[in-house]
Amino acid sequence: MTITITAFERSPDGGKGLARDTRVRWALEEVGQPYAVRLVSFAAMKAPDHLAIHPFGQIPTYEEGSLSLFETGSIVFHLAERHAGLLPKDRDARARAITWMFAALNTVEPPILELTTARIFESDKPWSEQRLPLIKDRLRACLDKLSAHLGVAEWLDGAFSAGDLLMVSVLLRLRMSGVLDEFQNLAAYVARGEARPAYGRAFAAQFAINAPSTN
Ligand code: GTB
Repeated sequence: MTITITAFERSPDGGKGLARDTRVRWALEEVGQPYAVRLVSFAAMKAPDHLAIHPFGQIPTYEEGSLSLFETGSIVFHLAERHAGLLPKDRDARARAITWMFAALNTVEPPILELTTARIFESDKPWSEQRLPLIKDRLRACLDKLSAHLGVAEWLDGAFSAGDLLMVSVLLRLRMSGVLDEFQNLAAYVARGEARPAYGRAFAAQFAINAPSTN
């Protein structure tokens, strides 16, 4: 059954891999599933055809036969359940890996998104300069705990899992802010994720679409 995902027709990040289709592509590459991509414009995302598969009018989506999914957490979980490579077989280790998927999306991603929103959309507001340090401190408090848990380990809980895939994907967005480099073990953890051949293929595929043209 052909798998089709959706992605930005042209990502605003110009191919840096920050849009969320990259994590779905990465999961597909990790489990060795070929996929097709339907590129959508911002207008098409809000049109009825797309809203039928993504009620919030966003990317990415995932279609496979009669199944259509949205939300990257759900898509990565679906792939991890159906194919080997992203979740351990041991029941307890599997439950812990799933816990890390939730931790990435529910605990670590929100303060990172808060910082992104402040930097991109609120920098012209008169209160921005006062708010930014508060946001950064809340983020650092969260990363401190993640960093303490990871310590010198390679991955969050034994072998690489869907929990690591989502955690690395979430942390990646921090690089430009400089905050990631304050936590050496987290920066090295992200670099380990990016060094995986499956990530490399996912990154290259989105880059081929989004890289600024040299013409
Ligand atoms: N919770 C959903 C999920 O995990 O799937 C969130 C999906 C989402 O935020 N999708 C964004 C989207 O469709 C793209 S990824 N936005 C269009 C809209 O809402 O109208 C977010 C994103 C966008 C751009 C960059 N960038 O350019 O750097 C990075 C991340």
